[in-house]
Order: sequence, then structure tokens, then C-alpha cells
Amino acid sequence: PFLQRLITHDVFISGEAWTTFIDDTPDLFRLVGSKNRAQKVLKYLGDIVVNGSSIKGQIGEPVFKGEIHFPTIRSLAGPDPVDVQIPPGHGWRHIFIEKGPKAFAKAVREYNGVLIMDTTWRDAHQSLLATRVRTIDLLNIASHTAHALANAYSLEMWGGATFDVALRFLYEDPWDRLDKLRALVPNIPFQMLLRGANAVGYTSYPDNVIYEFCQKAKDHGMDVFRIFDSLNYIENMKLGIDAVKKAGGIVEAAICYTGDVTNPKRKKHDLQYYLVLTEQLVNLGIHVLGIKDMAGLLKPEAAKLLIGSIRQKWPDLPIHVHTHDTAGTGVASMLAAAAAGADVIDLAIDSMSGTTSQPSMGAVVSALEHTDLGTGIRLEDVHALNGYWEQARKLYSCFEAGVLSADSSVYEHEMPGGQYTNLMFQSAQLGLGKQWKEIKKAYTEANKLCGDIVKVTPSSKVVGDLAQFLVSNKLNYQDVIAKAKTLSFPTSVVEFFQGYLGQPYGGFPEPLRSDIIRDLPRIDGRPGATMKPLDLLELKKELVAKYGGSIRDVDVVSAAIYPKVFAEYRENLEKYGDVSVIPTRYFLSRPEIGEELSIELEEGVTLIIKYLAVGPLNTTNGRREVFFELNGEARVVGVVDTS
Ligand code: 3PY
Ligand code: ZN
Repeated sequence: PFLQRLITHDVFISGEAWTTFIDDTPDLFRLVGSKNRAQKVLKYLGDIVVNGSSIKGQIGEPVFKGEIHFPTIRSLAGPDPVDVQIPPGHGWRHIFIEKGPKAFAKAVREYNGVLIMDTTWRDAHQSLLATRVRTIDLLNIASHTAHALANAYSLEMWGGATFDVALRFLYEDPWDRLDKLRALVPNIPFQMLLRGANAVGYTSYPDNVIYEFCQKAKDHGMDVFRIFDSLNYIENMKLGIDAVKKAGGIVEAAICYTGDVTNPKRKKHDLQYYLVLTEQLVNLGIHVLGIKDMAGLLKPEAAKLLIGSIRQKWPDLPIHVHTHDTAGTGVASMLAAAAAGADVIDLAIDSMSGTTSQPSMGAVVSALEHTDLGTGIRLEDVHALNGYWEQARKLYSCFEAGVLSADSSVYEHEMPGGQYTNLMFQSAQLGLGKQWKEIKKAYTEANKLCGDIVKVTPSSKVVGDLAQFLVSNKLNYQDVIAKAKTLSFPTSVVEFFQGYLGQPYGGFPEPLRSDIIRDLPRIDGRPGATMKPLDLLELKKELVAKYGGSIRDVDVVSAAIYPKVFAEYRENLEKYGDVSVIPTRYFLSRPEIGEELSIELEEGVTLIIKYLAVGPLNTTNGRREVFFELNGEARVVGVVDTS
């Protein structure tokens, strides 16, 4: 194909080709490269045609397969539509870039009104759609969002489970997602969720990996880092805080909220506990305090008490409040938080809000309109974005876990939003679906067994695994206490009791700890403190030897955090190319016969593909041929039929 491209090239035919022609005509290579890439895309589509989607967690096909309609964003000054291709010239990011993190924090604190963070691109889909929203569907609405939410404090769009799920289940590169979105949204700060010493994973990593991760994230356009630890263990948090500071990012250190500060019976995590933690964080020189209510337990009165008390003690400290709407109190709690002196509140676009996700942006923006706590976001712009997300959510209907309503039992079991959806889905898959009520009850008992701990990734996984263990083995709290010495607990539970996540507030319950871990090692300090640095240069060499010179420094970070997942991602990349460019509808389901689709491989390189037919099964090799037309030329791909 290369030779053919060469001899049919205009310059070559004209006879004016000179010796450097090939060097001077990179197009030649680009086209050859894109031909290979096109063939790989066809291979993916062929596989989908023959075998259907193999994306983990997918049940059925998207209910919506039409063309997505894009909104018109109107100008602030009048009724004229904005040209969204021209990025807006204003936004909070400019303050950060021009004046640094301290000045940014000061300006946020001085802002008249309450600012919002939109969680639609991260937590909302993590909590509703198993984190399956793909880069392409974020890119499609990115320019509109840059205009519509120009006054937002931030867009949460990275971290948490998105890093893992992108690589592991969507075969996408999370760094590319960051780069591409950044290019389209220059004005609104990007925010990520950093699990302290666990970065974007589920375990502790060597300190140098955390430093490198934060530096690379900042270099690639991350601005605000919400740093938390799943046990509120300050030693783990210190590492994340220092890493973000060194990288030059905005340090938003978050306290995870659990229990109920208004309930005198819930003594362990009382107001004093949170005030002491705040003091420790303030002393570490954080820029913003986050209150991370991952399960939606912060009722309006509790929000008033907690935020009001912090505000009184630290009048200059910017406070950013996060919640989930599991019980249905989210809007009321965010309004109460704003009234009590919070500077920023977390919301999701209406159709991606509610239940285990964040409260509705439209509801809160509208409730605060014409008050002293205006958000600087126009309701009609929220509606415009909502029109897009109403359609996009239906594209991902095959990942809905079926959380149809509010559930105030969350005040008992305290499951984080994302985990609630996950566990509901997982228990159904394990055949425990009918016992969902039992799982919730067991989760409450498992939490008690762990010593009533903060439950958020990864400590929530420990409690969730223990809950499933209780249900599958028909055990209750008393049984575990009595038989702990002989039971064979899930690994996550054993490791938690060994101290691999860090030290829980109030210590581990004894004698249960000793009964569970027996003669395994115990860690009584910060787990990462005893870990040897990972030789990143050596790792890079290994990766280059395996995958070639295209390995970037960010790939080294991905491989350091998720070695096996990264290897599988590369395997998929080798086979199918960059699948992130395939529109979601065709990524998850086969086209109709005769249907034409277009795929933009990169700017200016678009494939027009028509699916024509699938051939009969060849019984000798188990393959089928799938026939396509690619930019007008006939193409065939052979696919093994796995059915
Ligand atoms: C995560 O760690 O992914 C969370 O969303 C915790 O709430
Ligand atoms: Zn959350």
C-alpha cells in the first residue's frame, strides 16, 4: 500500500519527485498509518458484528441508537447563539494560572455567592453507570460545557475509578482523555479525586509513584486535586498533600464524613472529631478544605452544624462540600451547606443526578437564583447541557444498575454512592440479588465488625467484601466474633486488619484483629513508609523493550499503578488500535446491515464505513467473514465466531 500510495501521489506522477520527497511528505506515512488503523477499527466492528460486545458489565444494548442532538448555548449578553468552537475567555482557571493556588483559594473565598463543581464527567457516571462514560461522549459536549459552566469552580473529570475503568474496561487511555478535554476546556479548572497514598488505585503505592503521578497529572492539565484517605488517616493524606503541592496543583484536602454529627448516640465521629481533623489539615497548609460525604449521610441540619462550626473557627478557609443524593436529601443539604458558609458545592447535570449520584444542578441553581447565594450559572444553560445528557445517558442504558428510587436505609448501612450501585449489580450477578436487603443489613454488621470505620474506596471494599462473605456463609456479627480464628476471610479483609490501608481512627478492634490475621505481619504505621521506591527508569526500559519507542512517561505511571491492566490495554491496542474514537453506539452494539457510520480517527482523517453483510460460519476454522465498505472500497475482515 505504501508503494501504491507513492506512485499514485500527484508530485510523484508529475515527475517532480526528488530524493527527499518521501521525507518531505509525512502525509504518505500518515495515510499508510491510518490505513492500518482503519483496518483495526474494522476488526473491532467485525468482532462486534459476529460476537457482540464483550465490555464487562454490559447487559443488553443501548436503548437509544439515534443521532445525538447538540444544544445551542446562548451568549450571556443576549439571545445570540455562541460559537462554541471559540473557547470562552473567562473562567476560574485563569486566576489559578496567572496568580497561583493561594490567590485562587482567596478569590474563591471572597466570591459573593456559592460556586459549583459539576461532577457529571466523573462521580455522576461512576455512581450511576459503573463509570462507563467514554471519552468521545465527553469530548462531544466539552466545548458547550466550557461556555455554559464558565463560572464553575471546577469540572470533576478524572481520578476515582475513571482511571482504572478507562484502561481496564473501555480500553482507553486516561491521559489522552485528560489531554483532549483540556484542549477544549481551557477556562474551567479540572478537578480529580486522588485517593491519597492509593492514588487512583486500591492499595498503597511507593511514595515516588505518588509524586510522579501527581506531577504528570498537573503537567497534563489537572488543576484541583481532592485528596482523601479512606480511613481519614492523616499520615496517608500528608503524602498526597505534599505530592500535589510539589506538582503545583491546588490542594483540596478532604475529610470523609461518616456517622451523624447531630445524633448524640453516634459518638465515634462527632463534631469534635471533624474539627480536630480540620485543624490538622489546616496546619499542613492546604488551599481548600473538602467535606466528602461519599454516602450522602450529611443531612441538612448536620451540614449546618458541621460547616457552620468550621466556618466560625476558620473564617478564611475555603470549604467545598460533596454529597450523594441516595436518601433524597442532597438538594436540601447543599442549600444548607451554602447557607452555613460553604464556598463550593457539588452537583450533577439534572439527568445525571439524583439517587446515588450528586443532587440536581438545575434544582440548586434555580433555588439559589435571585438570592445572595447565586451560582453565576444560568438555568437555561444547565437545561441546554441537560438535553445532551438525557440522550447520552440512554446510550449507556446497558450499564444502569437499576437504582430506581431514593433509599433512606443508607443512614443505617452507610454505603458510598458508587458502591451502592456496584454492590446492587454485583450481588445480582453473584446470584445474591434477591438478598439485596440482606446485603445491606450485613454491610451494617460488617462495618461494626471493622470497628465502625470510614467507608470509601478502598475501605468500603473491605466492608463490602465482608458483607458478601457474611451473606454467602450465612454468618452474623456474633458468629464472626466467635469463629474468627478459623474462618477464611476475603483477602481485602485480612489485609485491612493487617494494616495495609493505614490505621483506622480508634484502632483495630481486638481480639478480632489478632484472630483474623493470626501470624501474618501487622503494620502499625503508614503502609507506604516501608515500601521501596519503584525504579521508574527501569520500568520504562522494560516497557520500551516490550512495546517500542512510543512508550511515554505517563504510560510508565499507568503501568506502575496497574501493571496487569496496562498490559491488557496494550494487547487490545495492538489488536484494535485506539478504540476510543469509535462512537459509543457502535462500540457497544452492531450496526444494522447497510448502515453507514463515520469515525474520525484524528482531525481531518475520517472513515466512512458501511456494514454490508456477514458470511456463513466456516466450520474448518470457526471463522466468519464480515463485509464492509470503507470510504467507498470493499473490505473484508475474518473473525473467529466464539458463540
Ligand atoms: C472513589 O474513590 O472513587 C470515590 O468516588 C470515593 O467516593
Ligand atoms: Zn462521591
